Amino acid sequence: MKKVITYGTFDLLHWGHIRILERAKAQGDHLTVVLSTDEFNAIKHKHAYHSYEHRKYILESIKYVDKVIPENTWDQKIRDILTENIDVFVMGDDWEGEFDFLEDYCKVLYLPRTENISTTKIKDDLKYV
Ligand code: C2G
Repeated sequence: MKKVITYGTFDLLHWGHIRILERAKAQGDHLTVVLSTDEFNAIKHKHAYHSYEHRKYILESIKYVDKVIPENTWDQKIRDILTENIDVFVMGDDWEGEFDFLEDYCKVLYLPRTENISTTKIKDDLKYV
C-alpha cells in the first residue's frame, strides 16, 4: 500500500483544499492528513475559525482522506513519515523547497496551489458583505 501524507490547517474548507487532497490521494492508496492543532496554529500565527476537533471531523468526511492526526510542532515530519510508513509527502507549491530535507525518507512533491481562493480571501470578502 502506497501511503501519502500532507499537512495543513484546512480552516473554512474550500475547493483549493479539496483539490490538494484529491491530487495527494492520487499519488497512492492511503492519505494521512496531519492537521495543525489550535495551539500549533498560534505558533504559525494563524487563528482558525473552526476548532481542531471540528476541522478534523470535516476532513474525516472527505472521501480522499483516510486518516487525520495532529500537527503539534514544525519538526515532527520525519517522525511522522517513519511511524506512518509514508512513501510520498505532498504540499502545495507555496511551500516549494521548504521540505526538501524529507527526500532522505520519502518522495517529496509540491503541487500547484489553486488560484483565486484561500481562507484569508474568504474572510476578507465576507467582511464587506
Ligand atoms: N492550498 C492549495 N490551494 C489553495 C489553498 C491552499 O493548494 N488555494 C494547499 C496549501 O498549499 C497546503 C494545503 O492546501 O498544502 C493546506 O493549506 P493551509 O491549511 O493554509 O496549510 P498551511 O498553513 O500552509 O500549513 O507544516 C506545514 C503547515 O502545517 C502547512
